[in-house]
Amino acid sequence: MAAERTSPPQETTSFHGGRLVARRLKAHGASRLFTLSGGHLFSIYDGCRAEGIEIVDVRHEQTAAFAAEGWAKVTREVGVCALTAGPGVTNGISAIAGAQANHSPIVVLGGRAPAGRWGQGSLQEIDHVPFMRPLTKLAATAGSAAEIPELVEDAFAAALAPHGGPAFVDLPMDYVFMEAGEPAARPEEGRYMAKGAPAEAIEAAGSLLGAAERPVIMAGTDLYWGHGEAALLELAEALCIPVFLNGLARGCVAADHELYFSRTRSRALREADVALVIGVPMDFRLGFGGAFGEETEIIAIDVAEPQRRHPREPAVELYGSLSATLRDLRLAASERAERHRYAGGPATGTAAGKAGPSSGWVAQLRVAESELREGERAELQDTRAPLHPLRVYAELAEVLDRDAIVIGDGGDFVSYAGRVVDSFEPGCWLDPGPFGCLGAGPGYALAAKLARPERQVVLLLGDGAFGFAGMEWDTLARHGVGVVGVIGNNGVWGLEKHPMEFLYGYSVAADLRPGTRYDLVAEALGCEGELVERPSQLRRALERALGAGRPALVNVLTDPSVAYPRRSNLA
Ligand SMILES: Cc1ncc(C[n+]2csc(CCOP(=O)(O)OP(=O)(O)O)c2C)c(N)n1
Ligand SMILES: [Mg+2]
Repeated sequence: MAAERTSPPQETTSFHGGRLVARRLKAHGASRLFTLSGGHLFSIYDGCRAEGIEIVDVRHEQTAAFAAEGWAKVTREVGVCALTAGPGVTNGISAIAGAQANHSPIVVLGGRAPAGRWGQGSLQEIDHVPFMRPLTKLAATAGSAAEIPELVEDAFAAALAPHGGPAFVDLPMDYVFMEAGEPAARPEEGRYMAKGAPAEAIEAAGSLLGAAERPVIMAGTDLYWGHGEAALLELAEALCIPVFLNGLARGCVAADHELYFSRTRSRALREADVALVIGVPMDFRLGFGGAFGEETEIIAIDVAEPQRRHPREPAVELYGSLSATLRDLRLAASERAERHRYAGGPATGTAAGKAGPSSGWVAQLRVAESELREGERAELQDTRAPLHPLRVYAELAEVLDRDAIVIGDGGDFVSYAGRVVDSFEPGCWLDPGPFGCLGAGPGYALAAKLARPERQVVLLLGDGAFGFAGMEWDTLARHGVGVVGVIGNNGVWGLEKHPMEFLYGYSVAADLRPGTRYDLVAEALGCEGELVERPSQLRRALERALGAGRPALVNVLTDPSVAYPRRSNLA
């Protein structure tokens, strides 16, 4: 929501409206503007040029908005895009809706037909605000050039306030060309929710957790946005709690940490006596709360109150700064566990928690986890041609750096990656999130590599997904952004084809052309291309692509008969 304006702004120097926009972006540390050209935006470009903000132009507005979100996801700062009036803004909508579901802080600047002729039928005239409002935390139109700086400030504040999300500022063309004074800088508003959850709630949660014998942590995207990873790890280690991660929380505990688990998630959540559900809604990914056992006591923790009612009643709810809340909870639960021990309960409370009541539980899960991983071995080593998707990931794991950023954009091919690709640092796994929009990958990858040029950025694509934003390989080539794409080319919309065949015994609208040479498409657009038809060709192709120093697309032909085992893809 718009922040209160306390005192009238003091005017100093004057600039044109586009420059006023750019100066606010710069003040917030934005170094890139993702966009696709339109006359409504020219003066914003002129302002960015003058302020040293790099303009990164793409081939479809959805990619500009996805790139803004990708920037936010990798840097935990606000990503910014500018979409031209009318179709530019409407083209960005799916990406903006995705950012809303992911709590990604982005500022979307919209060009707008001139206010002076509003309602007379100007080119690309449409009122964006009514359809942007439900997708954003703030959607407003500048009423004059002079209003621009305050509005852009409000947009940054809204995007960052927890839960984060998109904010939209509509900029009428006549106003961005007019001059106006720039108000004095606003006083720092301070960090949001610096305080942890209230003491009574912490006490209640500490009592539950301190007495737990089979605790689990299930943490998601807001853990990352709330910078909670260090406090989470301390809590998990102090009390010996197994950790499961989804969404952007992946990597917040390294995949090779002794308390990190993934394959045993359904069992652990079902059998847990106390579950800390941190920064993740109990949505379809957690069976609307049904993933936990009927007896499991849930402690819900987040940066702010949930936007939807919890589908099942938590025993305790803790909302506030994650680092403070998780620290306070650790102290309260450790104290409770100590008291429990002196009162004759099972031994607990060592610094590393190793001898605590949960250590047996953790050991059992580790055995099960190792067995499940062992069970994947045959598929990881599968020798078939076209390839099994898991063979692709087995080979990829050997050439990926520990801090590589891996991005998933596709169906089954990406589901397999989600299962077996390990993340070791925060912000190293990006996928579209619960809104699930195909075509997000190239925008995410473009932004990720621009933000972290020294790292490997690998984009995993379904062949269907490729089609949504395939022209962005031109963007990557033009801007010299060395993303490496790996397509699992099975010639089908696999995640739809297999379930439809299962349900109906046939499928429609589920086939693509087999063996399409997407590698040649990439080459034609100025990138490196590699075709992989057999497992023996894969390793060298990946190495060449990663060493190319420019964008490269590895087109791996994969087996269309391999269906990712899933219970449902609709709920
Ligand atoms: C924009 C959009 N349209 C449609 C879907 C529905 N959908 C989800 S996965 C999928 C199939 C993806 O096929 P592909 O990228 O080839 O991956 P595969 O499942 O074959 O590995 C489709 C159509 C979606 N999630 N997003
Ligand atoms: Mg496919």
